Amino acid sequence: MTGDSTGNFHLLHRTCKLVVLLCFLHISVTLVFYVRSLDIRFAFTQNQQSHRPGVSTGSPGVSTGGPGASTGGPGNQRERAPEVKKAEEPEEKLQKCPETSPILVGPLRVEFNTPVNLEQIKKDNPNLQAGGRFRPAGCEALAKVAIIIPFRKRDEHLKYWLYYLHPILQRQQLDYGVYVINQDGDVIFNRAKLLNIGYTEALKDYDYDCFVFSDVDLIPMDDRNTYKCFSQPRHLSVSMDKFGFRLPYNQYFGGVSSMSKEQFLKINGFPNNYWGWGGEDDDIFNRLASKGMTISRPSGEVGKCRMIRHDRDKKNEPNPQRFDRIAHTRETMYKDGINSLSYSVVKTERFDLFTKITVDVGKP
Ligand SMILES: [Mn+2]
Repeated sequence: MTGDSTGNFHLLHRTCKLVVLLCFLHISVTLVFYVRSLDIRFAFTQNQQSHRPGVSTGSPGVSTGGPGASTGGPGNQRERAPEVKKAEEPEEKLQKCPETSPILVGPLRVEFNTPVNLEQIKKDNPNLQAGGRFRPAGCEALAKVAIIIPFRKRDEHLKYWLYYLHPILQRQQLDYGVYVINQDGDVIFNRAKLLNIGYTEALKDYDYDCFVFSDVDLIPMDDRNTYKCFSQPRHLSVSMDKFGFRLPYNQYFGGVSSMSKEQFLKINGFPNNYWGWGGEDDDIFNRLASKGMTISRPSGEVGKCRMIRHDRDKKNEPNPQRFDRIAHTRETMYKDGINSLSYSVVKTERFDLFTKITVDVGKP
């Protein structure tokens, strides 16, 4: 009897000891984790205060609200907290931005019914530098991109372009500049020559390694369609609403395209003698093809874009010589291109949202 109860007591005693030990262990582990979480939180707040990448705070509320909406428009970014002192810290070398920007939002709503104004666009994009320049604050951009827009009397279209593209390009974490190449006078329009001029002038500004050539009236409907260069020349406007969101033909290279400096020089740039509408994009395709290059494209879904509806411009009538010219690209491309380009700059203007270079392109 007594032996039994003593045995029981011992068992109870040991169990209690074990329980107390377990409790102690549990409390210690909890404590350790608690202290560590405090540490991490502290480090995190410190980190946030020291580098605040301007772009990564961009709110992804893009697909709501058209140009008129004051909130949720593409340009909106979360209000910036007052700048915290960061001067004393040594500048550390920025890491390369990730291959795919983590702040993209995907499909966008694009419409042209509500008017937009430059002042508002400027307010919506506080991180732009004069002349429509930008580079991401938190990382080193993968590409230095000059965006070249051939232009004449399309100010309304340009406003929409700036309104939609600046927020997109910033989310794509590109180091970019916007160059509007304005053909002076009323002589017939020469798109390809303006593109050559844009290439040349942009390089005087900065060491760009990639060039995006964009019509002023084309807006991408998905920010995953990155305006950068690829291992092959890139056609970016692959499914335009104008063509029922389809490629009009396989060799089509019009609208928006991109080329690295190397690719551009390999084909001697673009032709200078296509006056009027049409053909120059096919000539460019022929140049690429003759150099054994192929066209890289985003998927039809990512490559969706809208064109602002408009009547045909005056002084940009279809070029009747275009078919004959296209047929001879392979013979003409070495003497007609960036190596034979001549023009004069009439005026260079650095606006907040873009650099406008007015040029005299001569006449046919
Ligand atoms: Mn158009």
